[in-house]
Amino acid sequence: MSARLRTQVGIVGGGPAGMMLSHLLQLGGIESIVVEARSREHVEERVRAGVLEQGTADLMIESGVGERLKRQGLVHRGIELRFDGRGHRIDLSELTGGRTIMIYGQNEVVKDLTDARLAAGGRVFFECDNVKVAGLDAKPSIAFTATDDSREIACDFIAGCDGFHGVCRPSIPAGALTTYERVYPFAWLGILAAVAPSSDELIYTSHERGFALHSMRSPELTRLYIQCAPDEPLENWPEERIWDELSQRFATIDNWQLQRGPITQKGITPMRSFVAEPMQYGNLFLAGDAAHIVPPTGAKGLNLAIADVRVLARAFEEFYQSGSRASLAGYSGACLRRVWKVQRFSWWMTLMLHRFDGDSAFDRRRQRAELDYVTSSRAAATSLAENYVGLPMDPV
Ligand code: RFL
Ligand code: PHB
Repeated sequence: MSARLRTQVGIVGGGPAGMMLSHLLQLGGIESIVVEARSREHVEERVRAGVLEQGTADLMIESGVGERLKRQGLVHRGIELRFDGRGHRIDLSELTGGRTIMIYGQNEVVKDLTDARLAAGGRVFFECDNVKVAGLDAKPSIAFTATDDSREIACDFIAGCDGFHGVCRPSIPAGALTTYERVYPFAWLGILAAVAPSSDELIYTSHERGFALHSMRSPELTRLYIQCAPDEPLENWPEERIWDELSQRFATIDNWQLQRGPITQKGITPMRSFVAEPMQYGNLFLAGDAAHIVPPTGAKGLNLAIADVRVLARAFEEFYQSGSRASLAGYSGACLRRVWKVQRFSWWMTLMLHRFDGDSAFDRRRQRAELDYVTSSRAAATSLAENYVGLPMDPV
């Protein structure tokens, strides 16, 4: 016999999408239970995204989980694009009427949200095995085992916030979804190094050896990424090789120096663009990476996940206040407009900055012209800037 629980919205996945949804629902007086496969420590320590659009940071602050972010987040007003040994600053703030981005780790976002949920008495199950969703057409339920007990949650709706490899999307009957995918012929090797950042701002560099990115987490922690082969084992990248390769790719004509330090984490991430349409089936609603993946070049995945659940939380509020399903029915359509614009931007940034091995001499010249254009035309730079700081949350 399994223990039976009941809630209004059952949320599968306790990453940024799941925890933010649970938090927003609570503010709207709606009950939820979060079912997460991994341990709390794992989710809170997993180093991933680091750039919050202004709209994401504002939502954290407005919804009461922004105290630490206000103290520790680093506000950035520009980014650098570097190629041919020269840096070109894109003044995000000046080009977008004063908008900014915030550097604050995704794991810190999840930590703040989890703390807020638990402090408010929210129910979150960690380390859940054999998670299964059922009854999507009528009476949904989530079954799982946690601390060796099997449990079943009966709910009105399920939010599938369980990432790209989760169980929710594959539970939708074959034929109900259309998927769109592009896999890139390279990956990112990401490291975290215990050394002060070498620049105050992010640097995206395009080099004939491949792309590299300089980012940060704090005044003492540098986050760096390097384009590598998709199937390359991590053992091929001893510390010395990583630093040498990064130094070559970031080199400038005026001898810019990359500070080296102990590497505390490293991992390889494949790159893909993916969208599943529609983002809903019956009483199941997909949000975040469960529904779409963007290559990280535009720093958009986390922000898109937060934008989805903002729309979804409002739709649930409308349903519970008025009984109207109109906004729930329109959820996928409302999100996909933004999703596809963000897909376009992330794809464009990826194409502009990476080395594609099969490229012809023509392709390479065209890519170089794209960089030249975006760093010399105010119109082109403005287009990059408005996408990078984040498109409006509520487009007209
Ligand atoms: P997540 O974060 O993957 O969370 C899903 C959660 O679901 C759990 N789960 C399950 N739980 C229960 N049952 C199951 N069967 C389950 N299967 C999975 C997982 O353990 C997990 O806790 O998805 P979510 O919430 O949609 O959030 C999306 C973001 O995590 C993702 O888009 C970003 O990390 C992407 N991304 C970036 N996004 C940005 O906005 N800015 C960035 O700067 C940025 N940089 C990045 C990134 C992603 C990266 N990697 C590693 C993929 C840099 C990297 C390197
Ligand atoms: C990061 O800091 O992790 C980061 C920054 C910008 C990106 C991707 C990742 O485009």
